[in-house]
Amino acid sequence: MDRLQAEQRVEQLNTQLREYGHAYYVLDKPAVPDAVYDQLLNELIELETQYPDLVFPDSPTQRVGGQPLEGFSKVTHAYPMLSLSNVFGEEDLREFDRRVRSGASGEIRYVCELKIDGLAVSLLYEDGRLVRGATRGDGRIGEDITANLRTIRSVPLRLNEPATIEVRGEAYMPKKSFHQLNLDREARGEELFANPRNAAAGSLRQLDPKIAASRNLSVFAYGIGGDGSDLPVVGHEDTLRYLEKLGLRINPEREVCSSVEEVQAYIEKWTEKRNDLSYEIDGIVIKVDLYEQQEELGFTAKSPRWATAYKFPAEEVVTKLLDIELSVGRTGAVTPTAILEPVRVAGTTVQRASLHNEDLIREKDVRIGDQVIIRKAGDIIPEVVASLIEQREGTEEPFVMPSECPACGSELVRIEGEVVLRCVNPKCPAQITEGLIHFVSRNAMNIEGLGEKVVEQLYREGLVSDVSDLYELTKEQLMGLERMGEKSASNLMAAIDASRSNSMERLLFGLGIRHVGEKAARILSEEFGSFDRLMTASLEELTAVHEIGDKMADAVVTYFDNEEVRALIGRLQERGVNLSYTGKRVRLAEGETVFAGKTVVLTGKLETLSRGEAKERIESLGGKVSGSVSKRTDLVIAGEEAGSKLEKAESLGIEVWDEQRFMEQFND
Ligand code: 3B8
Repeated sequence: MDRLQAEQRVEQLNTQLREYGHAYYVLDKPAVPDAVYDQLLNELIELETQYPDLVFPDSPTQRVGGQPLEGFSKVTHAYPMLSLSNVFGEEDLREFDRRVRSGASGEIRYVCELKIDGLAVSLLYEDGRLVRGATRGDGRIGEDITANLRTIRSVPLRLNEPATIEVRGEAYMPKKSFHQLNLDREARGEELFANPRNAAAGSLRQLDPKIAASRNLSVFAYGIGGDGSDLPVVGHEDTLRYLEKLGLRINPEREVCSSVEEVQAYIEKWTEKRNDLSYEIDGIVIKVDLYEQQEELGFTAKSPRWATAYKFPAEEVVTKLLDIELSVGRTGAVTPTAILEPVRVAGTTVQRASLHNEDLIREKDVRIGDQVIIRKAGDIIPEVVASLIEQREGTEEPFVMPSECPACGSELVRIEGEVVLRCVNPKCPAQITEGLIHFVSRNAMNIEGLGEKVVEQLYREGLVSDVSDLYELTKEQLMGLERMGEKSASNLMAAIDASRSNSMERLLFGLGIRHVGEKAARILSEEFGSFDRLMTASLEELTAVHEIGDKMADAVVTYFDNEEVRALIGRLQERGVNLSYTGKRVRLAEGETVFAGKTVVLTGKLETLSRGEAKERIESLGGKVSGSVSKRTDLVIAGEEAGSKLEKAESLGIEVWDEQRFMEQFND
């Protein structure tokens, strides 16, 4: 084949593969068997290897290209990416409808569509080519995630027409892929994603596009940036058809409605059917169809007035309470868990639910054998709401809290002023395993690859009976465990070794001393600098430390005033675990950090960190985190869907940062 022939063939293959890819990934209707696609793709790869100048940026071979990025650059959205206002019930919905009808002229037609529970993205096409993909960010400024979005097969790299258009859509992970991903992560001892949305967001935040490429993400396009005046369209429904024609993936379940009743019927239909979908939805989006009317209605500061999101309520189902199981936590607290006849609710099968504590069981008169109402909202832990007392048959049995620990048989104690019962046997196997799990967890010693299952096995097999034993494990011992290959064992050995050099506060927190949380562990470590000093500190010295109260000081003294504890610390030291503080000091006095001495309020949803983690970081840099906005607030960090606190901050003229600006403070 000469060069000219190659060029023609490459072009032909590109066109063919694009069509087949579109049929497969966008329309969900494969046009040819996979083997045919693969064969053509291989042919293209070969030709491209032979003639590297024939590799076009929108070739199907170019979805996973390039090196990992150093960081994401910022993009300013030409049109702000707003979020939707919410309605929660029929009354709210009617109110929305009234406002729409009084604000816009003419007949109103709504387009109802599913609210995909993912991550909003912007796809910018110039002359039909994908030139940039971005996150919503704070709505004004997002992050450039082009490299990651290019790996998503349903995102066309080239449109069917040379259009210049900004497409808005939702990137998500299908339920099945999410479950598979979590299974894989569990097997590798990695942290699980709480829900598909977090998994999708986590995947698109990776600097290495190969990770996103491996995650089976997809995108539904739901709109455009701008008012459509430069496009051959008059409304939303029109736009969706146009986007479809351009080759974008559009959700097929939308319906046009002209009354609240019709909207309500659509909502009811999907409230019923949402679990049959292969992806998660968290509500229904209702949009005024015609752009002319949208324009009349306009926007508030945060959202369009021509659209709203109906949010699904927490789902409730009835199932049978088979048993009440007791689990013993790290501190010996014995908590009841409901064991249920498996039931599907909010997209997952639930077999266990929280019962909180003994008092609550009695208050709600929950009996074993009862039909009970279970509630679950999104990623929240399911809970037992109530028993259906009228459905009792007489065989149901009231739950009696045992007087002995279910794990070790020693007598349970109710400490004055507490609702929970505790096992106070320091040798209780359940407490020890839970303690080990805590020790290796992310915020403590952070030993990756040591999941709960592995820890339980290590304890059961007698390889580890206290935390210091972790540091004497051999690779051979690890390889003897279930589901542990040579590679995982090596990785785990390396992770254990790396944890030896952790700064003292991780170890201190990991030991699980009563009342000593992460923050106290850090303060104590900063103050005393080493275990040597801390272990010999007196009550007076401890309480003299700012923020260390009597209860905590007492707990620390009591803990170290124990032969066995001292021996344990001695063993840790012998086995090479660092016992001194190596972290950064809070530089309050020098005023070197942005948060020093400032009162900061966190509001809205943060994508990168949990609230707790964000708080930690602010505090570690000398700031104070407060729950409410007042004149004394110095700074507000507003995540997505920030509400009244943000409004109040704005009205008081307080400085507001978005998540990105906040995260930038930690890139040192
Ligand atoms: C305007 C229209 C935000 C959205 C919108 O499936 C706006 O339309 C938006 F300011 O966030 N998650 C959808 C979805 C989300 C939005 C939308 N339509 N189908 C979604």
